[in-house]
Amino acid sequence: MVKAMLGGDRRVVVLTGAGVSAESGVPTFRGRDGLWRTHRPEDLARPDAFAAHPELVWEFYNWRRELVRKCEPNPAHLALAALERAIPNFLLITQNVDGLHVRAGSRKILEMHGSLWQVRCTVCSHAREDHGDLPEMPECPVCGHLLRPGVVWFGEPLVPGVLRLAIEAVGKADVFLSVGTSSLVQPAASFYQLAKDHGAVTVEINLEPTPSTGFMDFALHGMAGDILPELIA
Ligand code: BV8
Repeated sequence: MVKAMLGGDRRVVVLTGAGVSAESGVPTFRGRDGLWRTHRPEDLARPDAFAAHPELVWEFYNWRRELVRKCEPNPAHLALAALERAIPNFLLITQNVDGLHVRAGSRKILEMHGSLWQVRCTVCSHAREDHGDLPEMPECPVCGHLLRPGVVWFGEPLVPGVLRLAIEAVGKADVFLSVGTSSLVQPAASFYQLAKDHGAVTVEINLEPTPSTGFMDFALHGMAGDILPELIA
């Protein structure tokens, strides 16, 4: 049924979360593998944590960069890239910052929480893509001040233009898929409701129920790397 909806001139929007990268070996945020040392990611992915302990937060991000560098896109990422090529009116909105969707070939993508591979200055406007090994406390080459990861931390606003594009696309979707997200982090967690309010068919793909499962038209339980390739086959 869901498969039949992913075709023709339908406008398809897909929201992904950490569960899509789990099969690549990237720890999810809230799963059993989510801890880094004794810290929960959401306790470190915050501006106040960076202000108080910049070296610890950079150690956390450099650890993630190092780990993700060794990971490969999995069948879920590849299936979504293939879906983009098959559907003219398609948009992928990801909460993930690991860059695996782009490495899998996705191009119609909004990385709404930024990227591990972006760094920017805490003082001046310097910002760059950087896939290299960063020092423990990377400094801005322009003004010498401390750089920060180019991600959106908890308590920080999303980039206005990115959020507007996401809301516009979700509000026009005919089909909205929510894949591998615990549906806890706002504003992404409200997208399914926005899609539903505008008449979209809503589908959730997850290992287990989430707070939005009961509101979805379809809930497919299983591994994203198994289900997504089936949907596009
Ligand atoms: C905002 C980048 C407003 C960093 C991330 C107090 C003050 C201010 C804001 C708030 C506040 N209280 C609450 C908020 C809002 C807050 C929020 O939602 N908090 C939550 C925790 C309650 N949101 C924000 O702060 C956002 N900004 O609201 O701004 C504002 C406006 C003006 C001025 C100031 C503020 C910003 C949120 C962005 C945070 N940054 N990432 C980094 O990554 O280091 S979010 C982070 O969580 C990741 O991006 C992650 O993707 C995301 C969501 O988590 P999930 O992806 O869902 O991952 P999770 O581990 O939870 O779940 C994985 C799922 O996959 C599970 O369901 C599992 O079952 C499933 N799964 C696992 N394996 C598989 C699978 N499914 C299928 N197949 C598998 N194989």
